Amino acid sequence: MAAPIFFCLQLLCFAFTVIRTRAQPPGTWELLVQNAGIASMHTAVTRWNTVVLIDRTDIGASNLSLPNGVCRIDPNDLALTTDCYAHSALLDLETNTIRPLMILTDTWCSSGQFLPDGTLLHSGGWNDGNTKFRTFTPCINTSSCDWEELPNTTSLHQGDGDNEGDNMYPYVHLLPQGNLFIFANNQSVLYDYVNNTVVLDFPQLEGGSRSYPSAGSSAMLALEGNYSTATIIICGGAQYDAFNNQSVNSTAKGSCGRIVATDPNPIWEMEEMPLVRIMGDMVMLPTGDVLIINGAQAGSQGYGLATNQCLTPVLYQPDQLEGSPFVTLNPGSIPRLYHSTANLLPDGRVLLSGSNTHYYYTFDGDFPTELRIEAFSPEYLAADNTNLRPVVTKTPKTVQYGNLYNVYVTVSSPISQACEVEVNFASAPFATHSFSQGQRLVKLGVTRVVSQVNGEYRIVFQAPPNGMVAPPGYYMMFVVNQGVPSVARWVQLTS
Ligand SMILES: [Cu+2]
Repeated sequence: MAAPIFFCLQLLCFAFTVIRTRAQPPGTWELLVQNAGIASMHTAVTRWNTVVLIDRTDIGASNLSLPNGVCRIDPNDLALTTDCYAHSALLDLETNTIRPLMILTDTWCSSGQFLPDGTLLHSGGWNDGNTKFRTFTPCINTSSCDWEELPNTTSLHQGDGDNEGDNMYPYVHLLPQGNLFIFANNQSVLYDYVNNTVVLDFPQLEGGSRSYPSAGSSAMLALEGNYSTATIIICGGAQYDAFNNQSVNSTAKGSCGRIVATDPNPIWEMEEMPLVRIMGDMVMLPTGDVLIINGAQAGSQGYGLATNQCLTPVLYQPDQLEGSPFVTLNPGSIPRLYHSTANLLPDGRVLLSGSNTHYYYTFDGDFPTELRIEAFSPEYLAADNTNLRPVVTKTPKTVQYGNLYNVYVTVSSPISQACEVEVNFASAPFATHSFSQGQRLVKLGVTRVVSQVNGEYRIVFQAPPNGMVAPPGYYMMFVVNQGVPSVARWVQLTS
């Protein structure tokens, strides 16, 4: 008997949501690590299913010793010139165990990104870290990879702000046509980095500044279809001058701006979140929905400058055409304010780490230094979605731009809606300061879903067309069936 073939015209597929009416708000929480030893202000997930955690180095003792009595001797360190404590660590997602890593120069307020070969490049910082690049080449969890410091470079200091200081940690998104969308304060430009020219000034976003220390967050919505458009959203932030005036009780903003950055005459459309929020994180889920999590409801970004923790995550469903695009989710219990992070994991959960509103590690008073690591499971991981969850059985390890590939899955319930099967690439961003640097979700073209005689399905997908849609590197490849993602496989995208 010939295997049935479903041809999928994606444009005819309606957005599918797994949110159902139920008594409890959607989502569940779990504690992964009771004491990670460090509070991670910079966090990145590696292709070996480990997580790199980084704090700053000049805050004296952490709760994690360097192994074998090793100490870091640094005459420039502002707190401990002989420091026997770790300020970076590796979390193994298989065992939820922590291994201390040794970082030599100060990483306070640095940046990072994975290179095409999977190496994490970490740039800048403070004091002696200001002129440093560091690399971390991830390894399998039984090996002992660690940080390497590259020779000094020129200053990587990120620049100064306006009188409110609001130009730091700008939101940068690589658009699928190759230009950069750069947002700082309340302004944004389209920047051609090849010719070093500003191509377009976007209209001002209403409601005041949104970047550090006014601390909203931003994400680029999933790239899909023919990749001709890209939409950016920016949500929340502090009230004007809350940072300058140290107004810790000043209510945060609840507005979101949404702009089609590829439109020749772009305008901001405004939407209102169900909760106000500063220092939120925006995580692109494998489905294309955006999880808004962490942060506070008053004050601004910085040490001791925020109050009223925001424990309730919110889901933003960009394809929701009627009613509110926001769904209020199940609240957690651990405040995560300044210097906390959120990262998508390969199994579809979201890892929450860090929070330290104090200069040193401080475990009393309001908002103590947070060493616990949690995971939030979105509704798609609920037990009643198990029947829909694809299990990837075979997939290529490497894909090249534009080519067609097969991924094989099994699913408990037969796939009846072939056009509701997606193959989506999620990058592993470097999360810090309420923004996930390098975050992108690319929905690939699915050309066929073929039922196999052994109960598997063969799904034919097309790799991204070029490095502007998806820069080369390792991606979490999720197969998503009716809004329920598989566990991802890491796939290297190359030219
Ligand atoms: Cu900081």
